Amino acid sequence: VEDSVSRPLDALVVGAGISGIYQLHLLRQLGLDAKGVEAESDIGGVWYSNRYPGARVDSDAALYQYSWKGLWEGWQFSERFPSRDEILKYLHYVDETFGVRQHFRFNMRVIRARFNDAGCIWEVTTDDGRTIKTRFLVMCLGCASKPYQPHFKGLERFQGEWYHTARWPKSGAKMEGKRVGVIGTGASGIQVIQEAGKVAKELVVFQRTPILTFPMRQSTQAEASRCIYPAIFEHRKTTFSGFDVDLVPKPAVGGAPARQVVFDELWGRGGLAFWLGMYDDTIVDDTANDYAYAYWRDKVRQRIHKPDLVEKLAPTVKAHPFGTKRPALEQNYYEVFNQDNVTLVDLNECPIDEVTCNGVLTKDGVEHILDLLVIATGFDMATGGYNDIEIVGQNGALFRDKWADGVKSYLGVLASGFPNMFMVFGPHAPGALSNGPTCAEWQADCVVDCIEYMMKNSFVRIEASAEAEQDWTRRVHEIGAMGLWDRANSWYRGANIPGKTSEHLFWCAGFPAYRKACKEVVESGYDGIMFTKRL
Ligand code: NA7
Repeated sequence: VEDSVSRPLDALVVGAGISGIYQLHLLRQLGLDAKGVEAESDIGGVWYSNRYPGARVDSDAALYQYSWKGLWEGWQFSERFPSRDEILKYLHYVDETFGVRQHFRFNMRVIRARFNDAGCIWEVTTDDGRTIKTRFLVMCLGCASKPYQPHFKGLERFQGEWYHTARWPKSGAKMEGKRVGVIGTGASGIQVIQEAGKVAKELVVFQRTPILTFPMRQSTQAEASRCIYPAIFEHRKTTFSGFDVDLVPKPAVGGAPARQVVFDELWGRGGLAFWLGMYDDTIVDDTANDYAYAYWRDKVRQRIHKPDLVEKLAPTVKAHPFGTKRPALEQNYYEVFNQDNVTLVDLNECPIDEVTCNGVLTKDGVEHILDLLVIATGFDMATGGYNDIEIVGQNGALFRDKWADGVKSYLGVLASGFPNMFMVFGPHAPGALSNGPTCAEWQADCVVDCIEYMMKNSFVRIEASAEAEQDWTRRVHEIGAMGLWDRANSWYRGANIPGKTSEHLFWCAGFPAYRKACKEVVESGYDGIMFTKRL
């Protein structure tokens, strides 16, 4: 990185998470002078920064890893759904095997990237004042690199400790014997809640929307299961969500009595199967959606022992269509609420007034006294990381201006007016609507194939045409509008951030359709993409 002040790199990868590690290794395998920069002090991306108690992946271990040959043979996760710590160990094992980490520089946050049109070079400025020149800029920022923390009046006065889940202190924060409050019941919040339930003296959960959960059915991993990994890696490329289950290709409506058998089987499997292995009309048809919701509601209700919490945790009528907000896996979530020392505050009935020096004061005048306040309010998904960087393209155009009224991209990988910049695991692709490694591998492979194609043809510059970008953006929105997604204020649509454009941030037509679209572009000789030859 240092040398590149005078001599440009071939490629700079921004971000050392799941996609950045994979991408950088591929670029170097291609023989490019490629380096990486990462704002945090080590590899891991979201797994490095999300170190709150209970952090764990919702994908099966066999799916949540790279499919590279020479890698999976030597690694065994100990649990079906690995913990954050074990995922980091895995990524360090990847580094020991392939030596990727040495090509990253850490504690370097990219604050600006400017495309120098005359030189066809990106000039990238980091927060320590360095300028790195590179021919290609590959953004592997992840979807959840920018935490979202609402303004809570009085938070600065709070005498206890408080942390956003994505900014948990490296030294840890003890919950044992403490009065713990958790704001937010998304995937992160419910993981913390389950850990706090075991050790806290008192636990107060501030809930705005009840989360839809599925039983994790955690288990230890059998060594023998590894022999089927190659088949799993192939299979995951063919399923709607990049997981090992696929949608049932028939309607749930009219499907009784078999429906009950299918529901029981999916529920018994555990993991995200009850969502990703559902009937294929579940996300488009309200009646089908109601079937899935009712099954879920009735299963969950059996475990809630406090009568006043039944309606709050699993309402009779769905708060939003089943599966249109990110569900999450749980192991003992509902049992936590059965404990005498656990309170649920429904923020719809009783909003937070302010944070006091002692805790959280709600509108009913109750001051919830706390030692530790956990803010589990999520992320400015998919676009937050991009908007934080001053990306300047052709003719001084600002990327954040381009996206101000909505994301515009071609295949979620290229953006018109921003030549030689690639995006991996960003918006307009299956991204966070799919299994992370499946999508990251595919997109990173596409980027490397494209750069190889350019090298063979002596192309030095690549850019999406404005028409191709418009067309892709329209497709993303049209496909999204076919489902019930618009009835949920979810981060899939940017609706969790006040003021953010509400739109379909991800490709909702499934991973195989995305792959097909990418392949068609390549096979047509890169339709919609303009290349420029070396002068
Ligand atoms: P999420 O899924 O965005 O969850 C955030 C939670 O915080 C959710 O329950 C929100 O309620 C709640 N929230 C947000 N703003 C507020 C305010 N102002 N007051 C009270 N409660 C609020 O983030 P996670 O970190 O849990 O998960 C992110 C993803 O990372 C996860 O799905 C995995 O893919 C990995 P709401 O539902 O908006 O009413």
